[in-house]
Order: sequence, then C-alpha cells, then structure tokens
Amino acid sequence: MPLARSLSVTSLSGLEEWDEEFDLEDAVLFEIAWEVANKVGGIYTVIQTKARLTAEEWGENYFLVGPYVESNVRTQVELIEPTNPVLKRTIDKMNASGCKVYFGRWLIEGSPYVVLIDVAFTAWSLDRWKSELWELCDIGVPWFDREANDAVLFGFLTAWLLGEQNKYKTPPYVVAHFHEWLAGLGLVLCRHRQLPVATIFTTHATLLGRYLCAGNVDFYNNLAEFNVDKEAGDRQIYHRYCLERAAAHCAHVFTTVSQITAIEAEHLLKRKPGKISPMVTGIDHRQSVCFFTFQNLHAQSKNRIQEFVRGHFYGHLDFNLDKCLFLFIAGRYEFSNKGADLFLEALARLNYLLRVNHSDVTVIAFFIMPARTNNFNVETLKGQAVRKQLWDTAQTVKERFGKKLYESLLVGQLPDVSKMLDKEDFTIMKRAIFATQRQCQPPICTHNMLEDSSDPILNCVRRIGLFNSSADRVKIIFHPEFLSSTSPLLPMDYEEFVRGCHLGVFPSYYEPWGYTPAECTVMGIPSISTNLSGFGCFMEEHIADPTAYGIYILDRRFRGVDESCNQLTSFLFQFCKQSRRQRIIQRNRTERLSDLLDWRYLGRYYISARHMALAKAFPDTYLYEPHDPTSTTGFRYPRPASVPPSPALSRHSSPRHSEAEDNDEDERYDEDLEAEKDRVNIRQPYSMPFKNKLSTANGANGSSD
Ligand code: G6P
Ligand code: 1S3
Repeated sequence: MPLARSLSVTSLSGLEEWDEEFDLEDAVLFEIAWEVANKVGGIYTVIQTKARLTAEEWGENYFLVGPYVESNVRTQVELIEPTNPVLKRTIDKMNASGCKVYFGRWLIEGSPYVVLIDVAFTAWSLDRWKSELWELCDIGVPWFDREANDAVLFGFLTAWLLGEQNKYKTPPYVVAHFHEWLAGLGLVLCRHRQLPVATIFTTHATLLGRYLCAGNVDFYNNLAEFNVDKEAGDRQIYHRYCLERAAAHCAHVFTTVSQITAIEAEHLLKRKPGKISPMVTGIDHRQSVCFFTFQNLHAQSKNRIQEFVRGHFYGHLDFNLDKCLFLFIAGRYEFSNKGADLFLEALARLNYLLRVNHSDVTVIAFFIMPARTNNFNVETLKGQAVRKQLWDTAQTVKERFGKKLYESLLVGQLPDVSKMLDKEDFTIMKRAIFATQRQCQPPICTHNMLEDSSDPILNCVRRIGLFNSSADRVKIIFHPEFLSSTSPLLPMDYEEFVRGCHLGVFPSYYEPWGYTPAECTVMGIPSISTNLSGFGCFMEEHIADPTAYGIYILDRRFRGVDESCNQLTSFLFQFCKQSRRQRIIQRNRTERLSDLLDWRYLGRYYISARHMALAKAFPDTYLYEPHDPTSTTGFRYPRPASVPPSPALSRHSSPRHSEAEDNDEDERYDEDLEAEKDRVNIRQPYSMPFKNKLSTANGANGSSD
C-alpha cells in the first residue's frame, strides 16, 4: 500500500511553503484537451508547462487525455502498457469494442501519463452519436465542420472512457478537467449520464469573443449588448458555440484564464466563472538561468540574429549593427486580434520620429506569424548565401595573408605590410564585393506567400511604405513560419530568438492571457502588452511601476485607436533612446519578475479549482471552505529601489550614461548586484481551506489546522 501523498510545495524561490491537509490517494485526475501532445496553440503550452508540477502532486494518479496523432506520437510519446489496473481494463474494453485507445508517457518534464484516442478510427459512430447529441440537447453539427465532428467523436469517447473507469467503485474519486470547447462535450455527457465525476471546464478564449474581435466590432464597450445566438449564427458557428456554452454551464467549476476573459465569458457564455477564477497560466521556468547568464545568452543569441541580418541586408548594410535594436511580435496570425495592425502603424510613426531626430539607432521589427507559403524565397536564401561567401572569402584571404606572414618570420624579417596583399587577393575580394551588388531593396517577407496580394501584413506595409530602404530607420522582416533550429535561414528555435531580441511587442486587442509577453519576462526580455490582455492586467495588478520592470502596458481599453497608437509609438521611441546600460539594467529587473509567473505559484489556482470541484461533486466526502485562498489582492512588486518616485520618470529610471560607460561591464555588474537586492519574495501566506472530511475526522493524516 503506497503511502498517502500529501501535497507539499516547498521553498520555491521565495514562495511560502505550504502543505495540503488531505490525502490525495483516493482521487484520480484526468485532464482532457485536444492539445495534449498535439501542438495547435496556447493550450498546448499551458498543459505542457504545467505537467511537471501536476505530476508531482498527483503522481501515478494523473492522466492526460488527448487525440492520437501519429506524427506527434512518434516524436513525443513513449507507448507503454497501462500502469493502472482499472485504466487497463477500461482501455482493453474500449479497444475490444472497436476503438483505438493508446497509453503512454509524454516525453516532457514530469513525464505524465497520456491516454490518446484515435478519433478517426471510430468515425463509423459519428452519425449515431450526432443524432444522440441532437436528441439529448438539440445541438445539430453540420457534416462539413470537420473540427466540430472531431469534437463530437472526442467527446463521446472521453465520456465512454470516464464511464468505464467509474463502473467499478468509488473511490477513487475522479476529477476531470476539460479545456476549451473542443473537449467540452465529454463534460456535458458526463453530467448527463450522471457519472460520479467532479468536472472543471476552462475556457482559454471564447469562440464568439475571438470571432467578434477579429471583425470590425467595438467589442469591450458592447459586451453586454450582443445577441449571442444571432452573432454565432451569422458566423456559422452556432453549433460550436452551443457545445462551448453547454460545457460551461454543466461544469461543477467553470474557470477562465484571466479576469478579462471572465467578464467576457459572463456576457457571452452567460455564466460567471467560479469564485476562485480567474485562473492564470504560468510558465515552468525551472530551467531559468542564473542572474548573469541570461544576459550572456542575450548577447550570444543577438550575435546570431545579427548574422542573419548581415545576410538579409547584404548590399544595404549602411546602418550600424551595434546600434540596431531587434523588436518582434509572434503568435497565431490574427492580424488585428494580436495587434499587428497597431504595431505596423506605430512603426511608421517611429520611423518618422527617428528620422527627424537624426537618431543613429536602427530598428528591425520581426513578424513571426505563420501564414500559407510556398517555402523561402530566392532573394532571402541568396542573402544568406552571399553572407556565407563573403565569410569564406575573408577566411581565404586571411589564410593567404597568414602564410606570407609566417614565411617572412621564418627568414627572420618583419613583413612588408604593403606587399602582404597581392593582386590575386584583391581580385578575390573584388569578385566577392561584386556579388553583393543588389538592384532591389532587402525583402520584407522571407517566404513566397500564397496569398501575397491579400495578405494583411504585406498590404499594410505597402500602405505605410516601409520598404527597407536606406533612408528608413525602421526595417521590417516578415517570417511567416514558426522558427526552427533547422531552418537554413535563421537556424534558431523560438526561445533562442526571443533571448536575442531587445523588446517583444504584443499590442493585442483580443488576448485572454498572452504567453508571448510572459515568456519574454521569464527570459529577461522587456515587452509591451495591453490592458486588454490577461497578462497585462495581471502585471498591472501586481507591480507598482510595471514600466520600470520593462513591462509596458498599452491602454487599448479607454483610448481610441489613434491615441493607443501614439502611446505605443512613444513607448517604442523611449525604448530606442535608452543606452545599452539602461537596457541591461532593465533586463535584470524584468527577469526578477519571473517568480510571479511560475507554475509553482500560479499552479495554486488549478489546485483550488480541483478541490472546489471535488467538494461540489462529493459533498459528503470533501469540504471546500468558501474563501479565496489564492487571492493575491494587495500583493504588489514595489517600484525598484533605484527608480525615482514618479512613474513618468521611470522610463529613464537609471541615470543617463555616456557610450564609454555603456561598455563598462564591471560597473554594470556592481549596479546589477545592487539591483538584485530589490528582488522581492512572493510571500503569500497560504493555507488551504480544503479538507478531506473523512481523513480530518479520523485524524488519518495526522493533519493539524
Ligand atoms: C548582455 C551582455 C553584454 C552586452 C549586452 C548587450 O548584457 O552580457 O556583454 O554588452 O548584453 O546589450 P544590448 O541591449 O545592447 O543588446
Ligand atoms: C489562447 O491561445 P491563443 O493565442 O489563441 O490560449 C492561451 C493559453 O491560455 C492564451 O495565452 C491566449 O491568450 C489565447 O489566445
């Protein structure tokens, strides 16, 4: 008999130690999502980064349930025999009845168990299940909506799995946590079939919210006014919307990923998220690097981006790379939702400001958003080939030079410098320079776009006229594919790339949470987000002077578009005016916020949601005392000690320095060490209000209050 596991989260970089008072041995957790071992968007990151902490908490009783996708399984999963006898019996039974269900370990941190369901294999049941769904709740799913059909199959199969699992006895008490509408039907069926399962539904973005924002709608000012059925019908997503809304209403606990999405859900899904919501999503920054190392990593990655830029701008390298700032926006290609429109407009204004102020800074803005392409374009590949050729030429001449030098030294003579380079050397070099002649401007886009003429980024670039010309201080590179370390163009993975940039710019209009700025923060890279994103609101709530920490929060809520654009331009311009030293200090401050975004802290929201669900589903066994244990109200990172008191001044929160000082690394470290004293501990006294009634009553755990 294994020992009762009691949850213990101990001394985690400043987080208060806290212990659970109850025994989890009798409970099993299933976490169900379409993005388990299947990368589509942000939910994959949530589950993948959270897995280690959840696996530590639930041990052998934690199972992720997702779709079986062969290509993913080949690279990410090790298939094994089910370890749990009840689950083995369930899977065997389903497989004997015409399903294909696999069991394995997901090869990520925490190595959680995964149950993967091949939905296509059970497609023969689709019509039957769709008519059952219609009978049950009048939701008709059209034949042409492949995603919704998959949702039906996945829903019925997960409900089948949970039903079989519960056929034998309770305990174990089952908690099933469903993410997003694609997994929601399983929850609806569990409740309809009255399975003894504690259910949680988390929405990471509402369907209608995403669709409405992508259109030309004043979303936040009209939230309460939308005729949701009509809006969903007009967009032909009524059936999806019904599935989402049904899941939200059937769940014992309904949660969202941020406060702003909670408000949206209340109006669009007509259910206010549970008391402990909103949940936020965290990052596993266990591998985060020590204080100085992340600065060095920045320098290394920046060098690699500079190499790419040398190739991309060959023949037009008329700017100082050492004075070049790399900005980027990345994510799902939702042009206005993710704020790419505002960013481009602000870049045009920034270009003007830098030019009229005769700034020697050049800004290169990268757009990393996947679109439909036909591979890299010739001009971009040629740029990297030319760069490589120049490098090879320099090596050849260097070798010839070295040989002559060596021979001269061998005969005991100092070389005649004027004869060190001969005619042949000059010919080699001239030929190489000739190859760098270029008639066209460096390309904006690195790929051949399939929809070039209607692409929103390219059309906007055409309108604002930022064509990478020599006179422009702002250059644009659109890389319409996610980054990969095997790319022949920019061989870096996303994390390396982010580390090498100076600023992430995410002026989203619709962003329930926003992983991209959170990832920047953990890597010590400043970012711009908005007060319409979960991340921006969360940081605004928890930091006294976000700007001083390199967290710029754009007001897109109470200002018009033009005003927001001016504010963004001003953020960018202020950033360009910073000296290297100021950037280094700002990066140190940014990195100090990473504890706040760590799952070891944010995981508490999920833990509480599970307890609340258990208490609702099994009231005779579990008790949840209704006060919010995860509340962080009142907790704020203070303004860094070295910053002047006025927030207005904090953009230049460190004194101005000369260029010579910029390069004084020793002094920098002194200042960094001073600044390190500012590091704040997140001391949130946290005692779980949740008790396992039985074990407390029996004193089984010897737990004390
Ligand atoms: C890091 C490195 C320094 C480098 C600096 C460049 O701090 O440790 O050696 O000088 O990055 O910073 P910048 O903001 O100019 O890329
Ligand atoms: C969603 O992914 P998205 O980029 O489509 O879920 C993410 C994880 O909760 C969230 O960070 C993001 O804002 C949502 O938009």
